[in-house]
Amino acid sequence: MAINYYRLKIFYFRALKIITRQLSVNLTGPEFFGVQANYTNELKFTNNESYKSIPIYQVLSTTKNNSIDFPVKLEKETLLKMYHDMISIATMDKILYESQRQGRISFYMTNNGEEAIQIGSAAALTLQDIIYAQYREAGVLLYRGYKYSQFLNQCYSNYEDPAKGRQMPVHYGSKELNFVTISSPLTVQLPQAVGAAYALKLGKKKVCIACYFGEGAASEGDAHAAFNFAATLECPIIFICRNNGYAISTPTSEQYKGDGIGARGPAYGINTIRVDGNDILAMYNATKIARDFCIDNGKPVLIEAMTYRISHHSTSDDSTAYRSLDEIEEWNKQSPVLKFRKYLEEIGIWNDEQEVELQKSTLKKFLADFAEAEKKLKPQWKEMFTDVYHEMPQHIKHQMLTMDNHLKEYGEHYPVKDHEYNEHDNIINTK
Ligand SMILES: Cc1ncc(C[n+]2csc(CCOP(=O)(O)OP(=O)(O)O)c2C)c(N)n1
Repeated sequence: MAINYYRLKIFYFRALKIITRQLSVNLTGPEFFGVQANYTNELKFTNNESYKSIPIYQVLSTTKNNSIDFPVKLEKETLLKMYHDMISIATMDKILYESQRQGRISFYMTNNGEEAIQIGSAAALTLQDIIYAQYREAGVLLYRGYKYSQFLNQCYSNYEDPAKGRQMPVHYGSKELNFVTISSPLTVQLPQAVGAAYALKLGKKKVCIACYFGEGAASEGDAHAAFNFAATLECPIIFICRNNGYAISTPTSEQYKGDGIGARGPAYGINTIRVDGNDILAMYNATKIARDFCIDNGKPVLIEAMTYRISHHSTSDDSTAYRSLDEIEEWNKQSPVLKFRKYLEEIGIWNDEQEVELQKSTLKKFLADFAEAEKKLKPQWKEMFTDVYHEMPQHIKHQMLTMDNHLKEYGEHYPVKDHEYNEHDNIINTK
């Protein structure tokens, strides 16, 4: 009779398991599932006093000269691209914020103070990595190659906006750049990102997901579900939390009581690092090592990037109602852009003349694209009803017809001439 070695092996291991379990019962008692902990006779809570706060990883020193013994290996061209993109974001923010104030666009959100998180992390990722962002990550998209004109077309909701004006300004998205379109409801991107990371894992792809969110968004249930799924399903995802001190008017002191968002990582079994989010090179290094870890081990990483939201939450907010001008000014002096500029000067690849020239040329180029985007027509109004269903359902058809009749009667009260008009539609301007 042939011996079935496979069955024999299974039998051997099962027997070994039973014996070991019995031995451990006799020696120390049964082990609880899911924790690795010792018994103690000490009756006390584990609390914040015995807990040691996660340190903040930093590269750029504000006190000593950074040109010596520097732990970052980046080409001069990359360093300069990083700086140029920081200036571009700051320029774009200034102009689009003002244009909302002048009623030229409906809404805007700035990135002021968070340029290092965005550009530093983006520089450490590849274009094949997929981005799930919140709304304050325009620098990530810019670094990946999104053009000024594309930002502007979206904010102006003109006919070249891929979403045809159905989204609020700053809800960018780009299939080509693997940047998933922003959703307005907070935190929905987290479970979606974990699902996408799981798909990457099943497809054995050597890329990862980078998912950005604020510390306010981390209070939503979706964040906890996402952390737990990512950890238990072992998904290649980098969670990048921008902890900027405020969720609109809610300061972090009212948002959570533990050691920031970082402390939650180990609780879910996720490798975690806390970084100075105002230090672009620290962000670069942390994201790079996180990416390698994610892809090599097929596991998630959490980066908590500490920063400060220098501007108002959005154009709908006046932050001086809940924080002092002194506080804002203090952080402005620590701006990540100034910090990085100081470093570039210290290593001798940047000076005042280059700075003036860059500021001038960026502004000129941006204003030229701004004028173009402003001139473009808005999408044809019918776009409101299309692109959702493959075949338009009856009730939507009915709404479109009602709108059509309404415009035929009252069209002169609407800015229809600012919208694209397709002659074949023969709906507007037919009176
Ligand atoms: C589910 C949901 N609740 C509330 C809001 C309203 N809201 C928009 S942004 C925001 C604050 C988010 O703060 P945070 O995540 O810290 O990001 P930050 O704006 O500071 O970058 C809130 C409460 C929303 N968009 N979605």
